[in-house]
Amino acid sequence: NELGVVAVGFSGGQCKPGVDAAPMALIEAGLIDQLKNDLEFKIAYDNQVHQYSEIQPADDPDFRGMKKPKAVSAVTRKLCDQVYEHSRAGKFVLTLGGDHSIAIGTVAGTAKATKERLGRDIALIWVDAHADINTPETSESGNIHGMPVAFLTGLAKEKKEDVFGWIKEEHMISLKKLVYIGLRDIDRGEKQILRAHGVRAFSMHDIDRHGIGKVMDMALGWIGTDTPIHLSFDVDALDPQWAPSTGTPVRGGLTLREGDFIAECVAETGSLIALDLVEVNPSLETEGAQETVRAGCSIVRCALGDTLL
Ligand code: DIR
Ligand code: MN
Ligand code: MN
Ligand code: MN
Repeated sequence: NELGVVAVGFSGGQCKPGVDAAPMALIEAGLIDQLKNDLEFKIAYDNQVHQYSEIQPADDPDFRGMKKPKAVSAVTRKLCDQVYEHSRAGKFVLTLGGDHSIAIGTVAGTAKATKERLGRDIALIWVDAHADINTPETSESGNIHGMPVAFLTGLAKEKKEDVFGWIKEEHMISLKKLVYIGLRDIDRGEKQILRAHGVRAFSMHDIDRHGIGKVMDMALGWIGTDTPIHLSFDVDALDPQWAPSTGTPVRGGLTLREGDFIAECVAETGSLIALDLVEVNPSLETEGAQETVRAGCSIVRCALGDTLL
C-alpha cells in the first residue's frame, strides 16, 4: 500500500485568505504520523507544502467573470501532473488543500492516469454543501472553487491554453459517474444543470429521509462495484458545529459521525484511489480551528481504511 501525499497551499479559487495554511495545520496535528503508524501505508511525501499561492501571473484580469483565471489554471495544471505521476504508478493519492478549485487538478490527474493504467473511467464522489458545478456564466461569485465540476465534466470549456484550455478529454469524467452527498446550498444555475443532466445527488433532505446508511448504499450502488473512485471531500459538508473554520459554512450539515461514515463506506469498497480534503481554513473562527482540523484528520483516516474496531 503506497500513498502519495500532495500538500497544496492554495487559496486563489475563492476570496478568503488562510485556506492555504490548512495542509501545514493538518500535518502539524499529526496526520502523516497517524497514517504511517496506525495504518499500513508506505508514504511518499516530500515533506514539502507546495505554496502554490506564490504562483501569480503578472497579469491576471477577470475572464468570463472568473477571478484569477490564469493563476488557478496554472496551479491546477501543475497539480494535475503531480497527481498523475503518483496515480500512474499505482499509488493512492491524498491531496490536502487548499480551496476546492484544486480538484480540477487532482481529478484530472487521476482520471488520466486511470484511463492509461487500467483502461477505466473513474467515478467521482463529491461530498460538499455546494455542488461546485457552476460554469463561468452561471456563477454569481466568479470564484473558481464553485466551478471545478463544470470544467471536469466538460460543461465548461475554454480554448485558451492558460485558462483551462489544457483540460482535454483524457482528464474528464462522465456526468453519469458523478455522485454528490450532503448538498444544501445550490445556486439557481447549478440546479438547472443538475436537473438537465440527471446528476445523481443526495442532499441533506435525502440523508434526513433515508439515513446516511441507506444513502451510502444508494450512492455506491449507482457507481457499481469495481469502478475506481476519487473522493473529493469539502469540509463544509460537515455542519459548522463540527467544522466552523471554513470559507462558506452552511448550517444544517452532516454530523461528525456522518462525515466519517461516508469516508468509511467508500474505503470499504476497496475501490478508492484518491482523496482530496479541502476548504479547511484555520484562520477563520479561530476557536473552532483545531476542531475543524481534527475533523479533517479523522475523515482522512477513515477514508484510508481506519476502522473503529
Ligand atoms: C457558490 C459557493 N456556489 C459559488 N460555492 C462554494 O461561489 O459558486 N463552494 N462555496 O464550496
Ligand atoms: Mn466545494
Ligand atoms: Mn462547499
Ligand atoms: Mn450559494
